[in-house]
Amino acid sequence: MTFFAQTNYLKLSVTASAMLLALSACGGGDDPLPAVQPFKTLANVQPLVIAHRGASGALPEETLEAYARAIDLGADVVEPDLVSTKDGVLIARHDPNLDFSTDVAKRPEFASRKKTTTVDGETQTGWFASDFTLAEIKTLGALITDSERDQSNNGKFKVITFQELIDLVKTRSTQLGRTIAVYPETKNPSYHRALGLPLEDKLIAAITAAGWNNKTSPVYVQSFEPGSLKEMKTKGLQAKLIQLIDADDYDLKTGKLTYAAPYDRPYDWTLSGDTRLFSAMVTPAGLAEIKTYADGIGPWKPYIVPVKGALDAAGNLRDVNGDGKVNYNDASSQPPTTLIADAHKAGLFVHAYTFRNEQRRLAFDYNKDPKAEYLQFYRLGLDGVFSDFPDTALEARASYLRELGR
Ligand SMILES: [Ca+2]
Repeated sequence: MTFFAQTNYLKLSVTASAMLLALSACGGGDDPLPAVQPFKTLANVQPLVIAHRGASGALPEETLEAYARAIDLGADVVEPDLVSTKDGVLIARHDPNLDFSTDVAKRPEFASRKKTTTVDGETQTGWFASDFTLAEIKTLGALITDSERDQSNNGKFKVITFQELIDLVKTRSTQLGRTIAVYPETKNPSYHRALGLPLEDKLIAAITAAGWNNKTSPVYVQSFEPGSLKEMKTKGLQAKLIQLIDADDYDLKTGKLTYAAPYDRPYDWTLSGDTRLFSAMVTPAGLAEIKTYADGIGPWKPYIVPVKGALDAAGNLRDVNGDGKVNYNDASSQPPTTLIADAHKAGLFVHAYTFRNEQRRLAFDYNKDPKAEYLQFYRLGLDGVFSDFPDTALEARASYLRELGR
């Protein structure tokens, strides 16, 4: 019996324990209680369900409505991306370019602010948050960013500040009697620093003002740029820090990740001339380096379970699902890497992104069932999932808990 199972046995009352012993002594009843299995997570607790940009599968992302929905569905954590307005306010948006997730393009009063600029070396045309005050941004309507999802709420909800999200989380935690955590990301931190609108000091101030500047507070701070995390740590941020690990794409023929700018390496590495790729972060040496400044890693899913297509005799990718197209849904999941075990060995927890329900985003062998994907990752000992559909992640977690006899 494992230590963990013993602990659970000890929690049972003496009477119940005696009954269990009696049952097992006489061969058990018709429906014996299953043995409680240990979790494989770093902290021996159930994996976290992190609502990625709120319940973003259902509602326009990063709005109060999307976060409230995620909390109502039971998510443990809500995740915002942070960018800065012209007047230095942290707002919840995935991109500095407001054209990606708001109706700014339809507002004639802002037409003159359309411009072309670079974000992390990538040329973009649009309307940028750093050219708008918070008051101006508050006049915009948020859009769902995925054309396959429900468009009926487009334009109805506002862009919110990070402070508004903190307030929501605190209010709802009190109402529900459970602690809901927040998981802010410093988005394009070098870009913001170059604009004179650095994110880090403002984020530390907000977390401190919330009374959350300690390791056990319900706050996880994430970034793709190590420099941003290191700066916040140096400046006294004590909340949990997570190094995100990206790649550009996967080559379905080889099952390998591919690296191309701006998703080849953290942009602060590009600026400083560090030529390593994100892949350097998942080696034992890379993980040990991350452990010097962070508590966990947030890798893209295929770093844990690679996917690979099937090839025909001529070496071309096959249309496995027979829909006339060759894409991700024709690929199958491959044997897992050792990343979770390696990270745990280094003392780092692992939160992987991004889990989504749409069939085209699921490997073929999950059989159109997103819960099958979650279950595979939970069984591997993943510490948390970033999900656009927290309800599905929670259903799968409930199945997983039953498997463990919990
Ligand atoms: Ca196909």
